[in-house]
Amino acid sequence: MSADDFHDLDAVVDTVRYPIADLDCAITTEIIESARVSLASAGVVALPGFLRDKVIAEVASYATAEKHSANLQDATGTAYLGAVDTSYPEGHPRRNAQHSRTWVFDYDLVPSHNPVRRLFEFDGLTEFISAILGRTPLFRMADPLGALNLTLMEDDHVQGWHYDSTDFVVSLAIQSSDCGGEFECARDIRHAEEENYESVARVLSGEAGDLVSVYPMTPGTLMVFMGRNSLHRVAPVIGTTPRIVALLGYDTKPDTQSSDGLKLMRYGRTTTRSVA
Ligand SMILES: O=C(O)CCC(=O)C(=O)O
Ligand SMILES: [Fe+2]
Repeated sequence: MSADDFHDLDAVVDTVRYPIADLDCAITTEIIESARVSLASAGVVALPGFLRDKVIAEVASYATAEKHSANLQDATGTAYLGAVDTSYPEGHPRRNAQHSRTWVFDYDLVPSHNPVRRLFEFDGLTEFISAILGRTPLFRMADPLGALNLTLMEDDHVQGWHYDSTDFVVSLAIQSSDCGGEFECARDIRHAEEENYESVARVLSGEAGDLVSVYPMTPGTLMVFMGRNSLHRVAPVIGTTPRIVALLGYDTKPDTQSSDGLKLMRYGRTTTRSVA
């Protein structure tokens, strides 16, 4: 979708505060500059008030009403997105099982007129994210299930500690829970050559408050976080108001798909409903 097609961008994004369709204007240049500083210093960028209130309400009411058409992901696995490996000693992160339980709407389940989907398919947003990350070109994931997700987390739902299989993820906060549901992140705890298992074990056992930053979620915020090497989780949700988030997937390579195993675990299927 090009800028010309997105005739009502102002109704979806607060374009006075975030004029994302004009990358060269002074306000956007300044936003991109400070986002880069924040990414470099904290590994996370948060842009509060990005979405219009009406959009937040529309997406929240859709997710709440259609919850039962989503997949209830209820899975246990390690932070490395695999099964427990008993060849490692007791207490090792590769033996530590993390539980995730959440309703997941895959891309196929988000209607084409949904404002979050229209925003994801708007090339101007991809270009804005690309400018923040300093990565060009940038592509939306090609995964027909995983490129865009809406998640809804109820009382006692959780996303266990894990690393993502992509370098970064963009989230749009739609609704916060009464309590819990914070995004917790141990930034850059591992590197390509160093898994740093000792610190990871401390985070997994809850003994590494010094390494973990906690980000409460505020509806309307766009967040970019570097999840491949930053161990992160969503803390257990408490209370009757569900936590709702949209997750937008990108890659620096075209045609990126997640594995069939990951699709099965998260969506309960590997193909879209129209094909299945
Ligand atoms: O819901 C969030 O804020 C992030 C979830 C997450 O880490 C993921 O889906 O990989
Ligand atoms: Fe993640």
